[in-house]
Amino acid sequence: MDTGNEHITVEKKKEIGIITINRLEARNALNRKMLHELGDTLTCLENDLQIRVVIITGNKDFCAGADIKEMNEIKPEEIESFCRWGHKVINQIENMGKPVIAAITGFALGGGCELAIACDIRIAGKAAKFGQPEVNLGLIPGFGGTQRLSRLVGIARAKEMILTGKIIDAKEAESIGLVNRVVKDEELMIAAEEMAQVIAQKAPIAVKMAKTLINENQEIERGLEKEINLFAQCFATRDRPEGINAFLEKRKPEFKGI
Ligand code: DAK
Repeated sequence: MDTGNEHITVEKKKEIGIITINRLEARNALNRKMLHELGDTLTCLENDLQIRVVIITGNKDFCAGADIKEMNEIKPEEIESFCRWGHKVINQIENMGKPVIAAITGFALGGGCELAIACDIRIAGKAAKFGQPEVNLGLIPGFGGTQRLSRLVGIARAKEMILTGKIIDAKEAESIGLVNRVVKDEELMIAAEEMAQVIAQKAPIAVKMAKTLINENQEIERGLEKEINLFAQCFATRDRPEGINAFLEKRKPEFKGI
C-alpha cells in the first residue's frame, strides 16, 4: 500500500494490517518524521473497518530507540511538548480498539523496546535483543517504559533492566515475561500472522472490550504524566549531552551527577 511515507510501510492482508519500520541506516531509530508517520498510520488502521488486528514489525531490527543524533538538536524548552506528543503516539497503540502484535526481530532498545511493550502481545525471533539503555545517555525511558515495563515483568526485573541499561536476549525476555513467545527468526512473521488470524476470527467487539478492560486495570496515567515531567528534568542536566555526545563519539561517558 503506497502511503507516501518515508520510514513506515503498511501492508494489508485481509483483516490484518502490517506496519513495518524501515530506516535501515540507523537501525530503525525513531525520529520525528517516523513518529508522525506511525501516528498517522495507526489512525488509518484504527478507522479501517476491514482491519481487525495490527502487527508492528521492523526491517532487520525492530527499533534501536529514539534517534540519538536528532535528540541532541532538541532544545530543553521544547522537550516537554515533544515528550507529550511522543506519549500520545505510543498511547494510540495501547488505546487502539484492535489488538496490536509486535513481531520483534533484531534490536528493540530504548523507545523501540517501549514501542513493543505498548503492544498487546509480543512475539520475538530468536536473535532479538531487548534493553532500556537510556541511563547510558543520562536519560530515563520516555515512552512509558518506567510504567509499562514493571507491570509486565515485575518491579525487580524492570529496575534491573532500566537501572543497569543491560541488553537481554530473546530467551531471557521470554523467561521474564517480556515477550509471549520466541520463534525461529525465519518463522517470525508466520507466527505473528497466525496469531493475528486467530484473533481476527473472534468477535471484534468482544475483543475490543476485553482489551479495554485489561488495560483499565493498569491505572497508568499518573505515572505516565510523572515520567514526562522527570524525562524533561533529566534532559536539562549536563549529564544528558555528555551521554549523547559519548555515544556519538563512540566513547565511554563521564557522568558528574549535575
Ligand atoms: N539513534 C541514532 N542512530 C543510531 C541509533 C539510535 N538510537 N542506534 C544505532 N544508530 C546508528 C549508529 O550511530 C550507526 O550509525 P553510523 O555510525 O553508521 O552512521 C548505525 O546506526 C549502526 O549502529 P552501530 O554501528 O552502533 O551498530 P552496532 O551493531 O555496533 O550496535 C546497537 C548496534 C543498536 C547496539 C548500537 O547502535 C546502540 O547501542 N544504539 C543505541 C541504542 C540506544 O541507546 N537506544 C536508546 C536511545 S534513547 C522521548 C521518548 C522516548 C525516548 C526519547 C524521547 N520523548 C517522548 C521525548 C527514547 C529514548 C531512547 O530510545
